Amino acid sequence: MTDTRHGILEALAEGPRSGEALADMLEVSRAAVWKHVEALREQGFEIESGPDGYALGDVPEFGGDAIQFGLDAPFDVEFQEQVGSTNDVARDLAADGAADVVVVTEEQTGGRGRLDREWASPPGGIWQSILLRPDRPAATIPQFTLAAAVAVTTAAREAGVDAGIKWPNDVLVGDGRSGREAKLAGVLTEMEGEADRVEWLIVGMGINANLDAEALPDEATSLRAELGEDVNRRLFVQRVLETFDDLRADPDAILDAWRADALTLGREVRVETASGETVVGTATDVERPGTLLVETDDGVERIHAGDCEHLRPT
Ligand code: BT5
Repeated sequence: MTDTRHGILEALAEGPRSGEALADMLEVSRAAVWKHVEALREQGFEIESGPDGYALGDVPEFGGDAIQFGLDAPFDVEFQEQVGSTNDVARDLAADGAADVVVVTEEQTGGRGRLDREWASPPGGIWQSILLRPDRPAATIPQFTLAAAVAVTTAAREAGVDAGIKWPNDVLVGDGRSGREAKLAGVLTEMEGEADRVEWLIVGMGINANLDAEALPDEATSLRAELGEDVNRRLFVQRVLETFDDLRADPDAILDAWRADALTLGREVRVETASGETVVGTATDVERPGTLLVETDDGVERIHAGDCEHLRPT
């Protein structure tokens, strides 16, 4: 969002202002103020012109300026109606030198999961990718994936959905003990760099928000399906970004926050590791940067990457 548009919204949030007052305050022409007000109206911001000047009413439920407005985290929001994959848009921005940008879209035509699996991304969801340039060694990067899962879980719980995390990055509803376990969100982290220096990091989050179960694969759920009503995606995204920002500033807090939200710890699991092994045992803990500890008949296995399945208790 341009600084002027942001300035107009911030000013109107405090009360009505005349076009002239806004123009003076933001050091632009009155015509420029009018143009930005029109652009905001087109996005669905309710801005009335009355005797006191412009007055801000309802804010749209989704969109770039809407998410930016009132966001308490230092990210620029890049919103597009439809993209292939927000991770790919973020990659292009990374190549242009950008940082601390979040790409958000209404619909992805080529949404990806890990290992190039398909990610269903119809309109109504929250499909977003945060582009970061952390000054950290590559080996610590999995922590950002954990932080993303914690941020989504926190926002889901605040919205009234009892979500939890399956290692490493799935946000689920139900813990599978009673039979039900449905995927609400997933995280896809991609990076470029060398062992001691990360060039860029992209944390993609796919959150099934205002979607019907029929629009999603089997064993998936959505915030709408769980709550019986729609969430305000603008406020939901803001909470996710704010929680993620708090966690990245405090890496020591990430593992404890993840443990507190985890469904996997204490469970019997079967993990297909990235190297093609199958490990079966009890998941006992996670350690830095996101390694799962599984107690097996042959001792403790440390698993850095893989797909985890919660086994039903016998
Ligand atoms: C993930 O992969 O869970 C990571 C998903 C990340 C998606 C976001 S959206 C924004 C950004 N841009 C992208 O292109 N991607 C990221 P994985 O753990 O591999 O899970 C993929 C599997 O989940 C698929 O094979 C399906 O079985 C299932 N699946 C596909 N779409 C789903 C959906 N919308 N909800 C729940 N499950 C889904």
